[in-house]
Amino acid sequence: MHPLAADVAQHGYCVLASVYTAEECSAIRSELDAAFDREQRRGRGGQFGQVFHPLLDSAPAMARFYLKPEIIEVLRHVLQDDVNLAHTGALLQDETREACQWHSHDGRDMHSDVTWSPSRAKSLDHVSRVLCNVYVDGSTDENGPLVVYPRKLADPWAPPSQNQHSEEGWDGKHVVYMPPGSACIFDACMFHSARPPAATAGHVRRYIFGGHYTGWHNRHRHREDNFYQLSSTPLLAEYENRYPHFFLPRPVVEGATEENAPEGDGTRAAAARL
Ligand SMILES: O=C(O)CCC(=O)C(=O)O
Repeated sequence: MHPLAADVAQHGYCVLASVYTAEECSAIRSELDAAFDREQRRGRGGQFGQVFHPLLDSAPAMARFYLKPEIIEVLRHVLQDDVNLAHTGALLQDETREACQWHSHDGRDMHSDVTWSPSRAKSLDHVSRVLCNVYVDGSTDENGPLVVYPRKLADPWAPPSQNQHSEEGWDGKHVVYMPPGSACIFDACMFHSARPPAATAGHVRRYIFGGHYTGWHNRHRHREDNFYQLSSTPLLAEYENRYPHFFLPRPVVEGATEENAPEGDGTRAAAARL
């Protein structure tokens, strides 16, 4: 097994340290700042900072930063399939950001029915959906680190505590420190949070961009899939024309096949889709 895929199976997450160069990070910051200005956004505080969901609505030029071969390669091993990009997003934070509460992205919210179903365990032979967040400015005590509650593939889904707002009761958590330009790939079922920045004044910057990825053959819908948020098909077509290996989820067209779908660098063509 690929060692980073083994990390995901064992702990629910893995880190690709400094997979983006300083030059790339600088270009990414410029694109994100430009989107912030273009849309006249205000503030980089609150629990999540300034959020762009879906990011490619606001910053289509960010598409080119998603096709990082090293990341796609790990995703293929984790998902055991070619890769679908199902959701794109970004967070822009400064020193006014607050603690981010514990949450996961398994499609349900914490207080509804986060319960362990033994029958579900039988079908958990691989991770079905991951987030891959790129920590453009790293994850440090100064800018507020990512904190995760590690989980093995077959671990119970239930969190150790119902307290979303504190680390009390979350024994076994990992504080994930990363240098700038690092990517963290994690199981969408893994609970995670982030501490507030240690610095309360000055120039704290913490930009993240990333997405949700599923295996090509995984057609499970999810509340955060961009398909449900983007109403305009021409917009999706524009991404694909501009970036031929970049595909977003679509409904499967009846009668369509994947036979004529050329294989790319870990993604698959949209032939079987609208
Ligand atoms: O700020 C962070 O590191 C956590 C990001 C997060 O919660 C998310 O992407 O869902």
